[in-house]
Amino acid sequence: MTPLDELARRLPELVLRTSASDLEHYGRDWTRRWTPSPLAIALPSSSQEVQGIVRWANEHRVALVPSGGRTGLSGGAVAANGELVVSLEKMNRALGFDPVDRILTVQAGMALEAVHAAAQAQGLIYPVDFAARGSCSIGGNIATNAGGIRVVRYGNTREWIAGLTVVTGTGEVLELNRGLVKNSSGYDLRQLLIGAEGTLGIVVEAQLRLTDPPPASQVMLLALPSFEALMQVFAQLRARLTLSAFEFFTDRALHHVIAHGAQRPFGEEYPYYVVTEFDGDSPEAALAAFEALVEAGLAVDGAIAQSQAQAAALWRLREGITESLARHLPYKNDVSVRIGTMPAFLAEIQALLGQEYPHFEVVWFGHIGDGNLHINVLKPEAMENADFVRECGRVTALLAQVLLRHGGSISAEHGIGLVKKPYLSSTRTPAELALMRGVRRVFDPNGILNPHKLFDADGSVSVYGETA
Ligand code: 2HG
Ligand code: ZN
Repeated sequence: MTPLDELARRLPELVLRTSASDLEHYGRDWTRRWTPSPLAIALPSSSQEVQGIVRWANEHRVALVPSGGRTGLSGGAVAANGELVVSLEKMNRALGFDPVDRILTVQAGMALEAVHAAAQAQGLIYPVDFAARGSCSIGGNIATNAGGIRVVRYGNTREWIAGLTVVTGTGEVLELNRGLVKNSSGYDLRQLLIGAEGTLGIVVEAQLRLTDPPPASQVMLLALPSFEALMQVFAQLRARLTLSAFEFFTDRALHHVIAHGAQRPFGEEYPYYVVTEFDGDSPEAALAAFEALVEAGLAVDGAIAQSQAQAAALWRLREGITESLARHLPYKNDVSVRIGTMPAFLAEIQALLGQEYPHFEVVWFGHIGDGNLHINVLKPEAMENADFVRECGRVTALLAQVLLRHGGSISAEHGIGLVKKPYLSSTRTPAELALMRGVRRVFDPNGILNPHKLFDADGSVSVYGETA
């Protein structure tokens, strides 16, 4: 009997799939660097089944890859090495709402958009939001501590997780924090699990804290004359308005979203753009803020949405970027520094990338109000992907040195996965890495949970993480 037959015998209700199309579909995420090659796909329907899978995996030493919507950009959900993919797709229900605590309990496979809808049905919001909302799952959001477009006001995923139910690498079920507001009783294991990229446990349920919806919001698009104006515009708008988003992109990014079907916002072209949203401010206050920017020479054009449809059209210019670039197989950088450090950091990396990437098209965008930049390098059509990735990797190592000098991070919100594994040690110290390896061994002594992702348990950087 093969280990897979044994799993099917033990958990007769468990859905297992092994068709070539399923192996391909569930074996990859939004990175396209690895050839999917999982052993099989398991689609559990309950925490008990997840527990059964983990116990079986320990006995047979089969690696597991926890899997949500697979919209990740770092290869964290890639299964290219004979792993069993554990898709939480069937565990996608809301389990209950507590109006006193304002906590929504959901299964980990629920899509972020469905979480938003469930919150709205209670007259509240779950404020973490980003473009992949329709396909990403809340479990995946938790695994990467997802950020997105509202962090400037609401923070990252970890701020909104009141409790977690997880199955650890040994098959233990833990109910962490149980929705408590105050809990000063030792290590907060819930927070340790958030952002662990499925290496410490499989999240099966989450208690999400909801909050009041904001007062009516407005969306404004600004055109800026220079990169240097960017942080000044942010500072001025933050001082005058209640910002809930402040997102920037360049003319190159605009070019690609328009080519992908978005509407051109202005008759003229400008080098830099900002989409910003603010809550509860009067139209007069917004206009005055815009005029002050123009007077100071910090903005050269602008538009304020007058309807929901216009607001959506402005947002599309920013939210459509990733999709519009996908066909160019971009190499993605997702870096962060403290907001105050941003101007010096920007100046330095602009010079660096201008020098190192003279032949590549580089598209800059991101959550500038959080100190988080996305730098996408597009693959020239004629170039082999492996050569392209190698060349980009060389520059990432240089970028990592600049990040280290500025106290930044090699991954702001996408996670390390496989893609950024060779660079993790550039912004985490040897002492930190040793502690992380130790923690991982405690939660997963047999190394079955997402092995080779984030870092290798033995401290090496294995080939699996780096082959193109
Ligand atoms: C975004 O902010 C996402 O749109 C994706 O984090 C960023 O594609 C990227 O590099
Ligand atoms: Zn982002």
